[in-house]
Amino acid sequence: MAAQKQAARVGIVCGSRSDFPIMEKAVAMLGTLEVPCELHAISAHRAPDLLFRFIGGAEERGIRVFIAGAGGAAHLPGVVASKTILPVIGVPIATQVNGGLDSLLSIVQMPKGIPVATVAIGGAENAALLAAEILALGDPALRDRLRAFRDAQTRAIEEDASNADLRSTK
Ligand code: RP5
Repeated sequence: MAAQKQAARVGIVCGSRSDFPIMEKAVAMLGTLEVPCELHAISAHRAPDLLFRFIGGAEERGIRVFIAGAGGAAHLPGVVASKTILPVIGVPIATQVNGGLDSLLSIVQMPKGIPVATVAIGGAENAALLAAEILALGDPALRDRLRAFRDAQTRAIEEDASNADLRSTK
């Protein structure tokens, strides 16, 4: 019997395919944590109707958190948040303007009433980790995988050759 594809729990959307190299880091991190996700390039200003269809059907498809990446005016995360009460995490994409400060300010400065949690410029991995932490509130197995990820991350630093002389110190 063919393995059944698991329903996506995180909906990842970005304004352009040119954002994929960054947003695919979120896909990879969620893969490591065994959290199914879907990735779409849907511009909020070039294809708003398609974006609204994507958001409108998301909850029914199993999506519980959105990650939205955008560069420049970067209105996409705010627009997504305006159409859902699922949590939205914004990823500012670097541009030619001061390395993406325009994207960061556009996303982080959401006016009150519609929140977007914002990570660092290009911070797609942290967006994925935050999405997983939100899902882990109701998923003990995912909580264990997150804890294991943290432990492995710490161990890799402790075992790094540059820290060899610190191993026997208290
Ligand atoms: C935004 O404009 C996208 O999120 C992207 O970061 C930026 C540039 O888009 P393209 O001109 O590469 O399509 O909408």
